[in-house]
Amino acid sequence: KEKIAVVPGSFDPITYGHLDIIERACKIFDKVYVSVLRNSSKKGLFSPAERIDLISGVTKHLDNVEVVQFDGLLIDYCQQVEADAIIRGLRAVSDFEYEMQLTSMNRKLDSQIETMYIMTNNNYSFISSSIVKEVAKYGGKIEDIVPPLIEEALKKKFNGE
Ligand code: COD
Repeated sequence: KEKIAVVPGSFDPITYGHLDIIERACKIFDKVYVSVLRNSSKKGLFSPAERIDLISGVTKHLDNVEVVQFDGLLIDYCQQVEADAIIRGLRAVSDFEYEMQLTSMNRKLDSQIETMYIMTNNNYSFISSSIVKEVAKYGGKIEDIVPPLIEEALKKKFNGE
């Protein structure tokens, strides 16, 4: 059976940090579902449909990626697509507490699906979607933290084009 991974997240918007994790996952798994949470309590800058378009645009070079959205519990969705693993990225110690909660709860809900962590490239460990949005909002330089397509989309959002 082919090995399937789910890379879940908000991706509001996708950054080079996310992309690094996705690319690494693609080398290990046969199929990678990049899965955007739709019914998030956090109100996003980009709509789920926009996020999916942007992720698709910057993962074109990866043959085994499929970009999808999901609702409800991550674990239910993973069962639906018969995922073998959930892949998450780790940046710094500060991510650990939240990730431990998430993983423990998911494991309680389904003990068969493993959560695995990939450490990001050091160059990307300081990047988060919220920091990117803040810097973009005030016109700061973001070319090293997001792909050109995302930079354009952010400029459009904040200039109201
Ligand atoms: N370098 C490396 N990794 C990074 C970087 C970076 N610079 N930036 C982000 N990442 C990683 C994150 O650590 C994460 O693994 C992934 O990329 C996605 O990040 P975000 O911020 O876009 O996504 P989150 O953390 O908001 O996603 C949360 C989920 C959607 C996974 C979670 O809320 C969820 O599963 N919700 C569904 C409801 C559910 O099942 N709840 C119960 C779970 S216990």
